[in-house]
Amino acid sequence: MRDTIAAVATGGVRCAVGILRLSGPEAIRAAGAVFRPMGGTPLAECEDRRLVLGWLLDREGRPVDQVLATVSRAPHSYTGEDTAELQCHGSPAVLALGLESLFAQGVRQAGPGEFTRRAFLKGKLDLMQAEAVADLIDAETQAAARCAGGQLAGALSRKVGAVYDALVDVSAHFHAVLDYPDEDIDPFSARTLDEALSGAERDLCSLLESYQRGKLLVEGIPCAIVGRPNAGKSSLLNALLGYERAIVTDIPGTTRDTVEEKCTLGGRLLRLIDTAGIRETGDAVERLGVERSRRALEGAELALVLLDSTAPLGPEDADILDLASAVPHVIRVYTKADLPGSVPPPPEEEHAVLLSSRTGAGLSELEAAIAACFPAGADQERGELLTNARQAEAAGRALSAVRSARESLDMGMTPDAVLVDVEGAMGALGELTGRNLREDVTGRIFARFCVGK
Ligand SMILES: Nc1nc2c(ncn2[C@@H]2O[C@H](COP(=O)(O)OP(=O)(O)OP(=O)(O)O)[C@@H](O)[C@H]2O)c(=O)[nH]1
Ligand SMILES: [Mg+2]
Repeated sequence: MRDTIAAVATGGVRCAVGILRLSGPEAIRAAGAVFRPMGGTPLAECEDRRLVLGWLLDREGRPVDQVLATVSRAPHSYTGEDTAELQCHGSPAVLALGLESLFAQGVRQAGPGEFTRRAFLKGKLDLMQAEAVADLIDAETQAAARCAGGQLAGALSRKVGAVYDALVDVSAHFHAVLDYPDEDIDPFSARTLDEALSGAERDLCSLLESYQRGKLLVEGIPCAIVGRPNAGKSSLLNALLGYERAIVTDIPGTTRDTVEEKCTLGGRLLRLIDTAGIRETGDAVERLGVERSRRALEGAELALVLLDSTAPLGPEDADILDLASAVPHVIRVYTKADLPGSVPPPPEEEHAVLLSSRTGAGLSELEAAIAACFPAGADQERGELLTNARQAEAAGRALSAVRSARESLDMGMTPDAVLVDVEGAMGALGELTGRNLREDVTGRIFARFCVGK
């Protein structure tokens, strides 16, 4: 039997309520030993999921806090094991006393993600749902939280499951053919098989494509702020962040290195990268900075090209616009709208915004322009996106195996050759859901979780 684990589930900060959580065969006994119910009924005799008021006891048996306790017995709990929770006042000191008291009962400290790992091992959730738990906790925008919520509810698992089921049918057919080698595949079923495989290919392709958006949703959209020196790049970064992150002066060439900060704008998580103004320069340090600006553009999904609205566009601006044209989304941002000499962008110019970092005028237009570049699809709302590299890698392998099965089928290869590929694809999908994944690999996945989850 596995041991019993305990942890503070609410982090180490002072807050209204703090929760001690236990899971394992000794969870209810250990929680009962550190809890004195005010009603008299011992915790071990309480109903599942009923809140009981009582006192949390320190290891000497002295009451330290008035708390609510609840138990859930296996298998009807988050982990599928016996579990208990003590809702205390959220003082880190109180929680530490409670945890010590539990350790004195032979319970041990839980590692990161150990509760969810147990839930996964007991089959309460598959691996993508378990990852969604971590994504929900880490979600930095409401959109990311919604997507993770959908994944937790099984939206992604159902999509993957449908492809898997289709492949099971194909594999069953080929097994039958191998068992009865004298009967050829008739042309009718050959067509059905090809349809099943091309359906799987299509679904896997669209799933794999979804990772591009899923990645931006979870990790943030890399957004390079570029422009010639003094265009107002660092001022815009500061205005968007709401604090003076980067140095701003009227000396051209102030920013030498790239400055990166996360920020939520128009409901999208952005990784803003303020860059050195791009120009030909003899200054060695500045030249290195300009090189970094170019690299920031190469990795960007969105470029904000800053153009000073009080000055005519020069050849430097044209060069920068040209450099930025390789970035998937480009917005021209005309700066310093508050100055008397400011000229608005020509009306025919698309994706242009006039703003002032000094007064904040135009910032909401920029927000709207960014949101328009990255519309939230229905699959994102439902949580049908792949959102991490592990998932994309496994889906990619499944896709190549399905393609190779189709080619073998087209070329009239022997059934066992097709079967190897079909089963390869099933294996990769099994890794996606965690159905067949090695222990050390799952260990790495859960290591990114918080303690207590
Ligand atoms: N009036 C006004 N001045 C601005 C605005 N934005 C920037 N400036 C001024 O323009 C000058 C340059 O601003 P920065 O934000 O440092 O420009 P930058 O593009 O980061 O410049 P480098 O780092 O040198 O490439 C500073 O004097 C700012 O105060 C604005 O919206 N209104
Ligand atoms: Mg700057």
